[in-house]
Amino acid sequence: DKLRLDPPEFTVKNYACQRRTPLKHNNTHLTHALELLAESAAFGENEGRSVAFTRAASVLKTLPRSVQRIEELRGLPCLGEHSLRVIKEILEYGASQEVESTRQSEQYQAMKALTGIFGVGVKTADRWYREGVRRPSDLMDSEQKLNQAQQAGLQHYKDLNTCVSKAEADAIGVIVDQAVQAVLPGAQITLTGGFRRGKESGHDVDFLITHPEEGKEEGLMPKVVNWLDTQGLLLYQKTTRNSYLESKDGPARPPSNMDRFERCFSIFKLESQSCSPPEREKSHQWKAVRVDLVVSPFSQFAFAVLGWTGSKLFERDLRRYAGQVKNMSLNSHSLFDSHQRCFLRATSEEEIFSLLGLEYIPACDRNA
Ligand code: DGT
Ligand code: MG
Repeated sequence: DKLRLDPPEFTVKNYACQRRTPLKHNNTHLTHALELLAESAAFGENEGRSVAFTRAASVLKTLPRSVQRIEELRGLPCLGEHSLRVIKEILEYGASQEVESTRQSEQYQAMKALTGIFGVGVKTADRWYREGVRRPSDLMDSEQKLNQAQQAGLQHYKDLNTCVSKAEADAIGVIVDQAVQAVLPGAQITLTGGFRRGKESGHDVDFLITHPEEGKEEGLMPKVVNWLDTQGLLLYQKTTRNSYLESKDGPARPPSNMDRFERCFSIFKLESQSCSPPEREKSHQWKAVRVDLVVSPFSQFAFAVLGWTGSKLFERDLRRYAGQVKNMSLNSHSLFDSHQRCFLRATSEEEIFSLLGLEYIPACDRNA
């Protein structure tokens, strides 16, 4: 009972966008376990459960030191009964039975391997699993119909499941900039996603493209893609017009210029960077790398950068905070104030945080 009277060891704000989450933290043994349970829940299409475990892990990432005893977590938000039980078990016994049995399970391993194929989501992987598919190689000589993305995903499976390094991301940045300048001088590219948050490796490379003169960016994506393709730099690409109008979390009435947002999911053929000649001979001389390109009108650029920098949980909480606390609606295009019934303009991320009444969190501290 004396314990209960002590002040809490740590204080952590409720929403991920209200706190700093650096890349490196002190509780990886706990967060990896909780994130595995989150992943497994996602494989079971239980999003609520998956987000709950992700949130619990995220809270532990913000703590200034490693947790030793479960009592230290008293008063922290987002730590449900289940997460606490798992954490307690790991603190006491070094591992959690539930986590270890999940990790070893045939279903988890198969779902992990199958969703690791570019173009394969949880629904498809689950259907294949129920039909007896366990590994990507099972698909090679099966009757399963694969779309073009999945065929490319299977073909480049090994490369696409090898982390992209920052050096590789930068090399791709040089190429994308070349392409963009060739078709529209003065256009600007920005590295977003995990690399903008300071990650040293990632599963893909994300770029945002814009031009300071509003309207110049129109029709840019097909030209960029065509330039890259002509140079033989693309192994796969699919350009989609902005799906914003159909998206479920957009505001009621987006401005009419929204449908200009375009996105290209691609696989780059990246010539090997630093391999010495003997090393090159052992394997092929290029690597398949997933690259996402997004074109944004200049007026929406700040929202687009904020929306594409992540992390996914940080984005989710930004939108949730905007809605629940400020009665506003935020997405990668705009901020709508439901009370004033108007869109709020912003030309920088700092301004958007300020409009939301939030302390500015730099990209390197958005690793929630
Ligand atoms: P990674 O690539 O696994 O190392 O980690 P991230 O954080 O780069 O994750 P990624 O590439 O899946 O996505 C980058 C960010 O872009 C993510 O935090 C949220 C945002 N994002 C991803 N897909 C979409 C989308 O379809 N629409 C919007 N608005 N944002 C997206
Ligand atoms: Mg990424």
